Amino acid sequence: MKIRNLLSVLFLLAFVAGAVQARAGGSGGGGGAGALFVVTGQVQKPGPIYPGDLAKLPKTQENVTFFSAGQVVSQSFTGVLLWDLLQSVGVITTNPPKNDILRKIIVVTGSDGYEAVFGAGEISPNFGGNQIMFAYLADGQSLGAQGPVRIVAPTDKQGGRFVSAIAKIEVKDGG
Ligand SMILES: Nc1nc2c(c(=O)[nH]1)N[C@H]1C(S)=C(S)[C@@H](COP(=O)(O)O)O[C@H]1N2
Ligand SMILES: [Mo]
Repeated sequence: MKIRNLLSVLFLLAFVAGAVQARAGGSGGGGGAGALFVVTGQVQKPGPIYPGDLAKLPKTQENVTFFSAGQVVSQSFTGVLLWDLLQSVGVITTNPPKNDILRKIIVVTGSDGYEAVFGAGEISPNFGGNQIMFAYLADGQSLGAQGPVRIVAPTDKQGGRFVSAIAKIEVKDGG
C-alpha cells in the first residue's frame, strides 16, 4: 500500500473512532457532539438541547415505582418537566382551532428507534398536570445506557413509556 493511501485509511479510522466516541459520550443519538437530543416539529426554537439548556429549567425530583418486565422497580429520578422544556422552546399554537394546545402530541424517540407518545393536555398544568419529566439522574447517579436522558412518567404502572436514551422529541398535531 502506498504511504498516501495508508494515511487516508488512518485518517478515516480516526474520524470514525472520534464520531463513535462523541456519540457514546455525549449524545443519545441526535444533535451532534454534546447535545442530549433534538427537538423538532411545531416549536419556535427547534434544534439540539444541551445540558446547559436543562440546567436553566426548574429541577424536579420524583420517587417512582413501576413494573419493568414484570419486576417492581423503585427509583428517585431527578430532571426537568417535559412541560417546562416545551415552554422553553415554545409550542406553536394558533386560535382557531379552539384550544389548539389540546390537539398537540409529543412523540419521544430513543436512539434505538423505540417510541412513545404523550398528549400536551396530559402534561399541561391547566389540564392533566401529569409531572412527566426528562430524567438525567436515578438515585443520584447518571443513567448509563438508559441516558443521558430518559422520560419518566410517574403515574404510569409499567415502564413502557419511560423512553431511554432519548434522541428526539417531536411536537405534532395529533388531532
Ligand atoms: N429506548 C428505549 N426505551 C425503553 C425501551 C426500549 O426498548 N427502548 N423499553 C421500555 C420498556 S418496555 C420498559 S419496561 C422500560 C424498562 O426500563 P428499565 O430498563 O429501567 O427497567 O424501558 C422502556 N424504555
Ligand atoms: Mo416493558
